[in-house]
Order: sequence, then C-alpha cells, then structure tokens
Amino acid sequence: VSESIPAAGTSPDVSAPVLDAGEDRLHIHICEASRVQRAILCRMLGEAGFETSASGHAEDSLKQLVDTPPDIFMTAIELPDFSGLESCWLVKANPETEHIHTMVLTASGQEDKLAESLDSGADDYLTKPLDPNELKARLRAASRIVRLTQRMRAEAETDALTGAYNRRVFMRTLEREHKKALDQALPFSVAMVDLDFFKKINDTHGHASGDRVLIETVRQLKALLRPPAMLGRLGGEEFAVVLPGQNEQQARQTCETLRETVQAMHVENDVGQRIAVTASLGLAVLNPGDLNSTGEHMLARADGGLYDAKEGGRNQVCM
Ligand code: GH3
Ligand code: MG
Ligand code: MG
Ligand code: MG
Repeated sequence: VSESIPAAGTSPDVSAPVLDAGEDRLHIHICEASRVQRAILCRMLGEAGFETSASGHAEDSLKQLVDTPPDIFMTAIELPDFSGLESCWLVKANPETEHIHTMVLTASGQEDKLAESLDSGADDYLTKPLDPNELKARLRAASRIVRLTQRMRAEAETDALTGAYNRRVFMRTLEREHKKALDQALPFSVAMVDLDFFKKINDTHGHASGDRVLIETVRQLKALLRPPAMLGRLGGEEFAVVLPGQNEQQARQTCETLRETVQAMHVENDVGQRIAVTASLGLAVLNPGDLNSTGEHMLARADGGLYDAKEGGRNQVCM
C-alpha cells in the first residue's frame, strides 16, 4: 500500500503507472456510450496498469459485472438504454456485486448530478474532460480501497487455519446453489466429510500434527473440486461440499474420490512417522419434486448419511 501513496509534499510522477509491476492487475469495467471516449479511456487505464473491459450499454455492463465481477466499475451517466446512476444503484443492491468500487463519469454541465451520483451508490466521480493527473490520483485512492476490501473479505470468508470457506459462507452458497438448482431443475448434491477418530490423532501425535492433517485435507480436497463445487469447514474436523450439477451417480463418484484422497494423504507427525487418516462421508441428492426443501434440509440429510457411515465402520460413503 505504502508504495502507491507518494510521500507527503512530493508530487507523484505522472508518467508512472498507478499499479506497481509486481502487483496483481486490477480490472476496470467501463460503460460509456461513445466509442471514441471508450477507446481513449481503455488506453489511459491500460497505460496506468489496469486490465480493462468496456461496453456501450448499461444492460450489457450489468450482465458482465455479475458474470465476471471487475474490481472497479466506471460508468457514464447518459447511456442508450438506462442511466448509469441506475446501474450504480443496482450494483450496490446486489450482494454479488456490492463490493465493486463504482465511479461515475459526469460530463461538463452535469455538476448538479454529483450528489445524486453518490446517493445512487457511486463511490466516487470523475468530471469530463478527464484530467490525466486527477484520474490517476483517484485510481490510486480507489486501488487502496479495493485492496483493503479484498483483504477484509478474504479474512471474513475463510477459516484462518486451513483457508477453507467458513460456515457462514458455506451456508450462504449452499442456499443459493440449492435455489438455483430447484428453479432451473438441475441436479444438485451436498456431502458432509468428517475425519475418523480425529481426537485420537490429536491424542497420539499432538495438536500441531492434527492441525497439519486439517491443512493438508483442505489443500487436497480443494484441488479436486472445480467451481461451482465448493468446500467449507463447518467446524473442527467437519467439512461440507456443495456439488452443483452433480446427480447421484456423479456425486457418489466425487465422494468416493474424496474418501480415497484422504486415505492416500501423506502427513507426518513431529518425529517423521506417517499419520494414518481416513474420512467418513454422508451424501444427499436433491429430489427435483421437493420444492419445499432448503439447503439446510439437505445438509441434515447428508448428516444422516454421515451417521450411517460412522456406524457402518467409518472410511466409507453413505447416502
Ligand atoms: P469420529 O470418528 O466419530 O468422528 O471421532 P472423532 O474423534 O473424529 O470425533 P470427535 O467429534 O469426538 O472429535 C473431534 C476432535 O477434533 C476433537 C477436537 O479436539 C478436535 N479438533 C477440533 N478442531 C480442531 C483444530 O482446529 N485442530 C486440531 N488439532 N484439533 C481440532
Ligand atoms: Mg464426532
Ligand atoms: Mg470425526
Ligand atoms: Mg466431527
């Protein structure tokens, strides 16, 4: 962060890019009706070190914001379909896009729109014609906010030990994907994964070794699960997986692979001995006719399967 803030009293080097070469490039989406203005903005932002995408219509931009959320959304007010201010309002009203930093481009003569822009959900505004120095300074300020927001979101959404999504994010994803599957009549499955005799692993090898088992379990399970599949840590040594698009046969195969992966995992204790680890899994598959069910109901069914897997001798998958 410090490198993007010029020292007090010094004027920033206007020819320097806004983003440092080593940093991940931030992505800015531009909505601007004029093709020429769009091209100029894309070039200026590209030279400043940003990745850009652009569109001339509000509707098209909003679709892109949901499909591939950028870090910053820069929009003109007057557009062929509807107002850029309405776009800002919609971006901030949608939980999936509310974190996007929004900047309104006001044309000269639209100074009266400044307060309205901010009240519509814009985080900042720029006045056309754009002053390159001001544009860069505002982008530096925006980048600081975007990076801080990204870090805080990551910390709020993941478990500090393993980096898996936490229970809150998992439950939110579960309900969203469950609803999507019901609405669109798509296959959907949920699995619970619980390590076997984990208390014994802690007692035998120590808590630090137990922690390493948890970290390695998450690393390997995450590597197997491609989006939209998603893993969460519900607590302790208990995990859950949403499997959007997977029917019973596919979900059983996925669970079997997860089980085998845990069993094949190589984690050593403090004296270099391999720790034997297995997991039990409970699986629930969506019944398309059950329109009253919730993701939480499915998780309870998966928990029932997990109970059976434990009763049946562990290291197995039950539905
Ligand atoms: P079962 O096969 O029936 O699941 O037996 P279990 O021993 O795995 O289940 P139990 O729920 O009795 O024990 C879970 C243990 O997990 C108890 C707790 O101390 C341990 N645990 C929970 N969170 C952590 C953690 O973050 N790190 C470590 N090392 N241990 C943890
Ligand atoms: Mg238990
Ligand atoms: Mg357990
Ligand atoms: Mg448990």
